[in-house]
Amino acid sequence: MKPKITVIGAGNVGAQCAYRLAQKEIGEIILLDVVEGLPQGKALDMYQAGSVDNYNTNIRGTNDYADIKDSSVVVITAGLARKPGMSRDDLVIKNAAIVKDAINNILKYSPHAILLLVTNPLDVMTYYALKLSGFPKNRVLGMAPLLDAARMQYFIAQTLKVSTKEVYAEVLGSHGDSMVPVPRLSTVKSKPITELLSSEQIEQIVQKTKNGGAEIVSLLKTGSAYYAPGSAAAHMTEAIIKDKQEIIGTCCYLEGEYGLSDVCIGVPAKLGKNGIEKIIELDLLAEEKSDLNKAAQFIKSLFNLLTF
Ligand code: TXD
Repeated sequence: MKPKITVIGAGNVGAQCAYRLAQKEIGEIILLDVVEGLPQGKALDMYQAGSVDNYNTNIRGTNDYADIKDSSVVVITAGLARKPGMSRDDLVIKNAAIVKDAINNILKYSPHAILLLVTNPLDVMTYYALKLSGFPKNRVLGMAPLLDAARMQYFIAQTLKVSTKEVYAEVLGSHGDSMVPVPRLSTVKSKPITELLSSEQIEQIVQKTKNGGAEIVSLLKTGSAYYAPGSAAAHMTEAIIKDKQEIIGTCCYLEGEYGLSDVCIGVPAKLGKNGIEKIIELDLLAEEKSDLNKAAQFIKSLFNLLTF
């Protein structure tokens, strides 16, 4: 029997994630949203696209949590994006309520699932989902560092005029202002970019990476990025479903790794059938460590807004 994969939230990111998953033919897909007709309509459209694109994936839209029963992976994309005038605290409180509702239903219908969080603020929501669910730490993870690294790869490739395929970018920390791009560990054909670019060029790449989401928001005006975010969530889901043991930048719960505890933050991790199979500890320089520590402190400063 094919595994069942649920995507909660049929908005921009959820739909792109479900569409990429459908193309990968790795399981049956349930797309769930509170808006009546929205997940059903999008699922039907995606199912029909299979005839053109040559994939055959059973994909169903629903408003009923009973349909997520026995999912192997649940991707949570439901939630608001920050709108002009909305404070960060406001976003935490509103999205926490949405995530709480999702977790209560997951506990009821899919208590053995692996949870992949996408909802912002990502690191805080991953922590909240972990604590609310009571799931082991390997089964609750967040998508963002993969997206942030993809953006950095793009900026490096543009600057050096090489294919993005030749570029590896290392991004740690929080998804947001306290992101920690690490140029020293970012390479083009194994050569660190610190040997290929000036410090001004590198600083520009770092700033553009940190600003990557905001740049797209300011262009779109109504909403935030979704092609790369949805694809990144689908890629991580595939690594889990196919037990790929692939090392991917992931928001993980730390218990001493990198000198940090009781926080979910972006670090490289090996993903496989158990979710997070292993957290990879990189040797960081003092300044990089200090930046990661600052990111952790910032994430923790938002925990007092969460209610359990
Ligand atoms: O890197 C990352 N982690 C991110 C995170 C990259 C991009 C977007 N990121 C965040 O994902 C963004 O800040 C939001 O918090 C979420 C979803 O973004 P998206 O762009 O998909 O937002 P939409 O298009 O508004 O879709 C949200 C959907 C919408 O259809 C709502 O009806 C639905 O969520 N929604 C719910 N579904 C189920 N259950 C509940 N309670 C619910 N509430 C809203």
